[in-house]
Amino acid sequence: MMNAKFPEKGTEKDQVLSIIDKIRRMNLEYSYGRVFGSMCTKPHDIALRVHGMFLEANLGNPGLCRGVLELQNEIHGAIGELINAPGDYEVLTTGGGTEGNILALWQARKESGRKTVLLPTSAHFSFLKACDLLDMKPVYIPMNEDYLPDLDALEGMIDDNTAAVVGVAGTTELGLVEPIREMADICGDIHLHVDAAFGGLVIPFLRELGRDIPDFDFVIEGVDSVTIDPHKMGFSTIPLGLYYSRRRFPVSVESPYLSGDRQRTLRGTRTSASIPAYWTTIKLLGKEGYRALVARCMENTEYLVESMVSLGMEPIVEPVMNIASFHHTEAQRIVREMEAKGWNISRTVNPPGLRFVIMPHVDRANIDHMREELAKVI
Ligand code: 0PR
Repeated sequence: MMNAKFPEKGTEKDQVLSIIDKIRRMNLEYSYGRVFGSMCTKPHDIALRVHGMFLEANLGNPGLCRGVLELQNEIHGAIGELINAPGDYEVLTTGGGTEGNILALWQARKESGRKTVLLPTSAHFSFLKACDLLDMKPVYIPMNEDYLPDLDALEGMIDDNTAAVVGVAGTTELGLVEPIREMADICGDIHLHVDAAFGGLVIPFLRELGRDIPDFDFVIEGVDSVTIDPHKMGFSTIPLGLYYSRRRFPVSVESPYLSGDRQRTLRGTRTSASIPAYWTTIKLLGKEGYRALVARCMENTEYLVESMVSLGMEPIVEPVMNIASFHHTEAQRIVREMEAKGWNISRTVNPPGLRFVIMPHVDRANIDHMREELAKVI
């Protein structure tokens, strides 16, 4: 509240906690089964417990939490293996996809001295923040009829000012995997950054489940950097993102007051409890557990598609991952009306439609219930 004042005196504990309790009840929690518009989910119960045990952890001052640093290294290695990171890669822990994408453009600008960024129309809005912050110029690559970047257009757009090209593996709106290998061929020496914030922890498991999805990671030589977020489909507590780069990140500063000598991360002091929490999740589930989670999300996504088609809606594309979007010209109104009834669904802009992210907290009963409510407003 804007008119709130710093209290002069302390308030009795029970009174404060009862306010906090009311505030918490205002949340739309994942476990209610009404959240269809989020890329995050309810983490594993044990991970939540572990998170609570490390609230003091701050990797901005790593000497105070050496064990967390060790777990961070193990996570870096484990995810590096999943995305075929080369032997001497660089990896920085971030607060999520936005920070990873900022680091990518920062690296590209610093290394090339250039300022233009070629973005697919699908690119997440975090790139616009990054461009503004770094004084870079975003230029959009047109989309073809499959909602993928037009490769001929890209070829014609690269010039002496191009600092970086971005490709997305798991687009925010449609969950598509862009043709990263073909983009890499066109880019040559220009920095190709892959935003796999969402898809990076879905695609490897989908492929293990036998789905045919094109390469998107460091297995392609022309991929320079990758953003990948455990706090989306990694089932991690928030915040946890990772930025992988083929080369050492070019900016580091001395940090003489702290236990580490230098800092290369954007953030200084940072909550780091999600690191032991995510490590715990990886240990508990293994690849096998993640495959099962991804398989269930895909089955539920297919169930949702059938259910929406029976309402007369047309999928914009056949879902590649657990994101399903449907053509609709009144999406904004529907999202608002569903929100008023206590449901969170989302929408797409390119093209206009309704968007559903079928995360592990969504089951078939939730889909049936949501369909019933949606049918009243479409
Ligand atoms: N890259 C891609 C491909 C993304 O989809 C997102 C987030 C980001 C980067 C940025 O990640 P961070 O938000 O971790 O910085 N996409 C989600 C979206 O815009 C973010 C989100 C998550 C929104 C949870 C709402 C929500 O409840 O849909």
